[in-house]
Amino acid sequence: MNITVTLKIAKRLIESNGEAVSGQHLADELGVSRTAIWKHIKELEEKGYGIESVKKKGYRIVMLPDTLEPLGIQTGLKTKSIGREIEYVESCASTQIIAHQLAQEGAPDGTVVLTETQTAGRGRLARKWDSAANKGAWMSIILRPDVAPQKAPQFTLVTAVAVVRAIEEVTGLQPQIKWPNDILLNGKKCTGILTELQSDADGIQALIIGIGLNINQEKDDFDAEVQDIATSLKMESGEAVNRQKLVQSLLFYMELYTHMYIEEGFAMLKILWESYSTTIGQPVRARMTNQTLEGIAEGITDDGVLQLRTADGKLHGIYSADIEMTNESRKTP
Ligand code: BTX
Repeated sequence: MNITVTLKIAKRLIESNGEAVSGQHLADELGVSRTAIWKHIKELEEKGYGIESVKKKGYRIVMLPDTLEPLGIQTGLKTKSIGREIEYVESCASTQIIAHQLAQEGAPDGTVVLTETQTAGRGRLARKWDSAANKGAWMSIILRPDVAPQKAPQFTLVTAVAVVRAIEEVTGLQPQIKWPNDILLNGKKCTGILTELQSDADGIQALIIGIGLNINQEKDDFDAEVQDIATSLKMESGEAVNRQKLVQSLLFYMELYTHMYIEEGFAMLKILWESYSTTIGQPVRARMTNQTLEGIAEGITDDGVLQLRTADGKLHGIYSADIEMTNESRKTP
C-alpha cells in the first residue's frame, strides 16, 4: 500500500469540508484505479478515520482520528513556518531530546516535534513531566530567531500568551499565567513550558520550546503525586477537547506572537501577558536556589524580569524562581 496516496486521499477528503468526493475523481487525480482508492479508504478507516460512502456521490469524511499525526495537524494549519515540518513519533523519552538533536542537524525554523506520550518528559531543573498517552499534546518547537541570547527568556512569556489564547479560542476557558511558565485553570496547572537554548559565540543557534498541554486527562490519568495540583482542559470544561484543533491554534498563535516579539519588541506582549497574569499585584513567595523572598509582585520588566517589592520597600529583580501565592491555600510547584 502506497502510504503517500493514502495520505493524499485523507487530505483531499478533509479539505472538501464534509462534501463527498467521488471515487472516480480521486482515481483520476491520483492516477490510480478505483479499486486502489477503495483499498486506501479501508486503510484510512483502520487508522481511525470515519469515512462514509454516499451513494452516487463518493466518500465523505465524518470523523478524524484522535491523533497528533502531521496529516491532521497540517491540514488547515494557518501558519507559514511553525509546524510546516513536523517530526511525529508515537512515543519517546522526551520531545526536547529529539528537538535538540534535530536542531543540531540543521532542522529549519518552525520545526515541531510531537508525540502521544513521553517516558521521560522533563520540566525545569530536571523535574519530571507527567505525559499520559493520547490525552495531551507533548511538543517541542525549534525556533531560530535572529535575536541576542539575553532575549531568550521572554520566549517563555510569549509562549505562555500563545497557549492562553489557543485554550481560550478552542475551549472558551480562561486560563491564567503564573510567572514565568505555568498556565493555570482554577489554580491548577494545565500546561508547562520549558525553554532551552543552543547558542555559541555567534549567538542563538536554536531555541527549543517545550510545551506540555494537559487536554483530555481525567484525574486518575495523572501520577498520584501531581493529582492535586494538575488539571486538564476536559476536567475544567467537562467536555473532551479536539487535540488537533488545539495544537493548530497554538501553532498559529506561536507564530503570530513570536514574530510580533522579534519584529516589534516585548511591549505589546507584556501588556497581554500582564492581563493574563495571576501573579501581578499579588503577595508571593519566590524560592530561588540561594534564597527565598516574600513580597508583592509588582510587574515584569521589558526583559521579562519579575519585580518583587519586599516589606522593607526594596525592589528585587527575579530572573528565575518558583513562585507561590501567599494569599491562597492552594499552591502549585
Ligand atoms: P516545571 O518544572 O515548572 O514543572 C514541573 C512540575 O510540575 C513537576 O515537578 C510536578 O510537580 C508538576 N507536574 C508534572 N507533570 C505535570 C502535568 N502533566 N501537569 C501538571 N503538573 C505537572 C514545566 O516544568 C515544564 C514542562 C514542559 C513539558 C514539555 S512536554 C514536551 C516537552 N518535552 C519535555 O520533555 N518537556 C517538554
